[in-house]
Amino acid sequence: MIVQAPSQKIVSEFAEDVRAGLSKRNQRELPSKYLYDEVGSELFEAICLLPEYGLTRADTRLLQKYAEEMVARMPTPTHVAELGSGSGKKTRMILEALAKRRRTFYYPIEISPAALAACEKELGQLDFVSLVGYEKPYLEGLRAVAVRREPGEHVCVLFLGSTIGNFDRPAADDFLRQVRAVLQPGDSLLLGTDLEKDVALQLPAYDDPVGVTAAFNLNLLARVNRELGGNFQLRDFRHLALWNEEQRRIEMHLQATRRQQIEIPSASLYFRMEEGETIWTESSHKYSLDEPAQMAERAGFRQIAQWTDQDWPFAQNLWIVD
Ligand code: AVJ
Repeated sequence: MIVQAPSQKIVSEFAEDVRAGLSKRNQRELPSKYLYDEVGSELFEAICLLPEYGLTRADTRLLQKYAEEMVARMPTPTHVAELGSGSGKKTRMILEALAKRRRTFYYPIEISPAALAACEKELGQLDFVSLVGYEKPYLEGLRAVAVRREPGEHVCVLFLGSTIGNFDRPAADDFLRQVRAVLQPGDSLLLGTDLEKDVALQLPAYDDPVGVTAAFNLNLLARVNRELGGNFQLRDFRHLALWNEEQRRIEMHLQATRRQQIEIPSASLYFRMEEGETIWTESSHKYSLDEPAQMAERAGFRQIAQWTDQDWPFAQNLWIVD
């Protein structure tokens, strides 16, 4: 496989984003994409195995059960681009179904080199599938894939696991419109969306009793310490997961359990955190059953099919460009 070289400015971009997010006056925040360094990617894989986190199993069940049907309904693509492939485990079913029909190019697009390496190990050896990984942000990667297409060939974009839920609703619309802008008639998008469910079921998925999700969240501060020379005392923070009813999302925060002075030299950042103050690290939006079709329309797609899981409300939504 070929991994396209990452751009050289990643470290300073991290420093800039940390600086911008932690300087916010009302609510400090850190972008959730930075949760996935090597440790974070492994912790996320462990989250996916937790009994409380039904999301990945529902996603996988749907792909296992309906991959053939999904593939049969899309104009057969030559190029498959996956936004945030992670380890690529779930994608195997789709690629196998496609490769039965024709030779397929598969492009995992990942900013995490660790996840990309795991993905190439998992899917690099499939028959009739050529893997070319892109260590790039989603839209940059997608644009790089699009220029590889020959006239008449179709592209299918996979955006699984409800990663779209990390965007707030207006940003999701905007992002999906930008994806659409890269695509052409006959192209498709398979979008995974976690659906609204009882809070008593939803909340423990982000606050498991073993503390894996807490470790996943806290690792972000550890990463700032490791890579930017920060002095966060991890023992003086606790993991918080809450349901925001108005925005219909889970929010993860890290809450300072006592007042402290934070220093992050490589981000030129020095500030004080008060006891009880939080850093907002992730949102996971949850959708109503008919929301994806409306999102499709707003972004310039048409939803042609939807598959849902009964055990853990989750939907796979197939969109095409007319
Ligand atoms: C990978 C973004 C879909 O929001 O459920 C899991 C990440 N965060 N537990 C999600 C996550 C805490 C996950 N996504």
